[in-house]
Amino acid sequence: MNWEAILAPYSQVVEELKVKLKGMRAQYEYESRHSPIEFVTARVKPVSSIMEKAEKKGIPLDEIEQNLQDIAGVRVVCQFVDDIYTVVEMIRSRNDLTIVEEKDYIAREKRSGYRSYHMIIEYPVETIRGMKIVLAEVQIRTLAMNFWAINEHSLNYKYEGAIPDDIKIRLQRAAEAAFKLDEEMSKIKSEVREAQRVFHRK
Ligand code: 0O2
Repeated sequence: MNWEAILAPYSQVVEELKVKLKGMRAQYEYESRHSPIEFVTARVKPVSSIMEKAEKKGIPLDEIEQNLQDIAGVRVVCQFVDDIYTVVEMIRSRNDLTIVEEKDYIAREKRSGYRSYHMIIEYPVETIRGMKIVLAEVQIRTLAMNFWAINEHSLNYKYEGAIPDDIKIRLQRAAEAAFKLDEEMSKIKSEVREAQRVFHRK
């Protein structure tokens, strides 16, 4: 398989989405308003991970593009939980993409403790052979959720997907602690925002 050629439109998509989402953040900054977007990262799934996931899910290699929804992945990280839903609304109202699925792992966290809001979108990208519709996954989460997910992801890598039970339990506790932090920060949000406004004026 010519992976370079297959993945080229996906690279194009992640770059375009990154520019557009970062543009949204910049618009808030121009208006000196609190941006619901703290930062944006994006990646194309490495070929080894694509193959691994396809095998795990029993997807034949020639059906990967229709069935693997996160070859193109964009992550939007927010300060507060309600910022996540503001970003969700902003994405829903865009007319340069189509939403195919939404998964709210905040209202219903995963067994691991993972929290995040996922949107699977169809995004049209212009190639030299015409327009191609590409699937992409947008993950929207708070800084605390991101901190947890990055650490859990590293542990999963370290233990090759078989994290020992005692560490799993600690991770679940850590996920709850991170969510408590989000809830507490939401409660004192107005004070935080006021402090940020004063800081910007200085
Ligand atoms: P990577 O390395 O981040 O690309 P599933 O069948 O549940 O395994 P599915 O159906 O593709 O996966 O969708 P899901 O679970 O909604 O979202 C998949 C992605 O969400 C994962 O991609 C992770 O990025 C993230 N994610 C989901 N669950 C967890 C979790 O428990 N911990 C962490 N750290 N991230 C999670 P990949 O391909 O698994 O990994």
